[in-house]
Amino acid sequence: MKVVCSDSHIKHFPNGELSGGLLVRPFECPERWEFIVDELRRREMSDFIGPKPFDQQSALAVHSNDFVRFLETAWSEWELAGFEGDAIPTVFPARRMQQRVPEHIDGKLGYFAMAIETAITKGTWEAACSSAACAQTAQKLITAGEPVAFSLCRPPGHHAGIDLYGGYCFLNNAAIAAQGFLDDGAQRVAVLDVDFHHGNGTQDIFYRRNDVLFLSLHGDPVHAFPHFLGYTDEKGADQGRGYNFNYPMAPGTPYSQWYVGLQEAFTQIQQYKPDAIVVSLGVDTFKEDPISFFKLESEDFTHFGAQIAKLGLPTLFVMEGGYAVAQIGVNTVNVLEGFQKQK
Ligand code: SP5
Ligand code: ZN
Repeated sequence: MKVVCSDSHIKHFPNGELSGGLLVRPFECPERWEFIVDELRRREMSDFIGPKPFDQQSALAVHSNDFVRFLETAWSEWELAGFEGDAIPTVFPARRMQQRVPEHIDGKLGYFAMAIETAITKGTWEAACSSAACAQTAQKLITAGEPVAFSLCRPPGHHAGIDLYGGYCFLNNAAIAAQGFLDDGAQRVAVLDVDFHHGNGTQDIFYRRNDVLFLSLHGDPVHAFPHFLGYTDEKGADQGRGYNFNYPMAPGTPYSQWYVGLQEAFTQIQQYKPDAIVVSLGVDTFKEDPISFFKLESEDFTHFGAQIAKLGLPTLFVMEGGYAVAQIGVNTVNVLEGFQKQK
């Protein structure tokens, strides 16, 4: 399987993540990428390709210009303000506070953030661009006739909305790829998000559109990050009404139960008849994930990959989350191998 990835991911690695009131080593760490690459090599699935240069113009079809400019300049503005640590917001436009973009970087960070565990560092923009470039390059491979590809994105993307970053995400790699398919001639694209967390950013981006069907299986936001989006009654708006599907699930959900949601999502996908599918692939549904509460076993990921293959669609896997670092390689490559063997 063609795997698009870039060493530049290493440029993003904040000193800390605020978790449970402590500044801990970020769960979203460079070893995640390394363990996946190692496992791909070990199983001889290592058809690695580097990304083509990031096409920023096409990313602007899913993100606002203000937001992309903010991401690009945030670190230099932070440094210019004389701050020494990683850039983390401290103040937010909460209810009834005027929604204008302030000039000071402290105000801008809060304006564009949806969560504060995600720090911006000197190399964050470069890493985010290379991550999105991987998704773009993989999409082009599929448009050119490749039946499947894996974009090993780091940092991940599915929490990044039209003009929001957070949840370890800056640019929405999966949304950028979905948009790429459309720009290159596809009529309809499905984005199936199986990361443990709701793909609030992808939902945000396509909520009013019917050319992208969005479906997300995730921990019930009543109990799980991102808490403020991902409920079943979010069905899309305007032209996009009926093209957004959320499947929130309870703490302790095993594969047998998760699979019921997957089947429902498949029914919608088959009805929609997309020209391609983008799978936002997080493996934080694993039973040993340190920040999540589903109970999937390593073998379940193989079975899941085979089910995706049965849809018979051009398939782009885009890496999202997964924080049981020692098993992230096995779980991720299980999905890809399950897909491959079913073909
Ligand atoms: C891409 C992705 O998977 N992003 C996830 C971002 C989650 N960020 C905050 C999660 C807070 C979880 N708190 C539980 C801590 C248990 N020790
Ligand atoms: Zn996640």
